[in-house]
Amino acid sequence: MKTEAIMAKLQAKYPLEKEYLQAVQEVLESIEDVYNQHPEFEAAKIVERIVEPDRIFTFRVTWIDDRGEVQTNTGYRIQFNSAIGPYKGGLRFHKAVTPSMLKFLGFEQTFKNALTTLPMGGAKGGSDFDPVGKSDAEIMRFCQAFMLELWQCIGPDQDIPAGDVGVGGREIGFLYGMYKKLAREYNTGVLTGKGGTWGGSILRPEATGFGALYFTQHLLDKAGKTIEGKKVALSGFGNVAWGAATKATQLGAKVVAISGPDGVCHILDGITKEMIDYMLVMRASNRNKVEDMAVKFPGKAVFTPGKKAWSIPCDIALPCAFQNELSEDDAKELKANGCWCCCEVSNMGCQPGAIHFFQNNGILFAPGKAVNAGGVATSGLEMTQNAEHISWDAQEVDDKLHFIMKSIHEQCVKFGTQPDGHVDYVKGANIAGFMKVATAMLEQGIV
Ligand code: 2IT
Repeated sequence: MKTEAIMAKLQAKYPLEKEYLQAVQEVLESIEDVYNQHPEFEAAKIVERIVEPDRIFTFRVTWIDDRGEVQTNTGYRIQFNSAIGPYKGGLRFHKAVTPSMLKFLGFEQTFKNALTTLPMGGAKGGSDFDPVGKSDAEIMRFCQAFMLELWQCIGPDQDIPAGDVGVGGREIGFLYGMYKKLAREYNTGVLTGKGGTWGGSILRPEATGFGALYFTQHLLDKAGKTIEGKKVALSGFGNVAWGAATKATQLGAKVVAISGPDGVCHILDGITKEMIDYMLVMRASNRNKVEDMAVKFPGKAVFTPGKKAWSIPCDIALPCAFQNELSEDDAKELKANGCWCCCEVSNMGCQPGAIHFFQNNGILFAPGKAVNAGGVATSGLEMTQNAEHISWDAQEVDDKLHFIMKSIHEQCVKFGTQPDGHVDYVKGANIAGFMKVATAMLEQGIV
């Protein structure tokens, strides 16, 4: 297998799918050497098969806004790979959603889910619906209209969606309510991220951020460092940033920045419990403005419009917002300001130039599919609880999440340790995930 030849074919076939091509390129570069040591993979054309989704559903979603006007959006579900289990992955509601974005996310999800140790295939879905400025009633009507189409594609043993950007507990509630009416199926297992009284796992809302910090602890430990007292800059203020801010603070770090599309808040003395709670209010408001934090906490949070979190001096950078949010120039600015570690929490949060800059300049770096896998892993734990009709307490879920993040870190070390002894976490995560999915595909024949 030659990465260049496969990429040339994909580029010719999908010339406009930038994010998808970027995600595939990163994985193929990482696995090329290992792949070529396995002629049986080549014979079964595993790479050519693994880069293509199993199937893509595209549907029209029509709903009525608060002014009585008819609105039309496009909905998607991409079932990417089912080699190791039923399709599993989030739904993204964001105005910039395209098939390319969801294909990149579904592709990444396949390897991420393989790392979790749980039997889950990869999927992603969503819509170009823009939640910004929408009322709760509009969100509900959109979710209901979306589910009118989606329900036939999913099921507890088939495809289990969850949240992603723009889809949290509120949206999962509306989606779940409509699914039940349509499917007449009262099994709680069809969606994860549900409310605590109707099948949701305790700690699922926190799990992506908590897991990211547990992974960061293992990475720092391996490098002979600790997190106590370190300054952490994180981007975004949604569910993932909220969980990361909570756990970083609990572990004794000082969160000095959060950000939004409008700019950055420098949090002078480190984020407090009240500020972390306020992040939830900001998310629920659908305003999508981080400036609201500075308005609520004057003198403690200082807002600068148009700037990113990466302009605030820190030890550890945690991108928690959106793909490609951290550029090579941002990486250089971080280093110039003293940053020495970046754990990517968003999916593909760092541009390729930023990753190469980190790796070539001695900055510890780990990719999203390893760092953020605690979210989907806890979704997997929610599925187990649903299937058993029981619920575990916080200690049990947290212990399992700890175990999973430790295992993911070990897999990265196993497959990513280089001849000079340092760990290439990008290679480690990609090779570990790929080997598991590729082996399963091989054993299941040409399908
Ligand atoms: O990117 C992700 O892993 C998620 N949005 C969570 C997916 C899930 O099924 O919990």
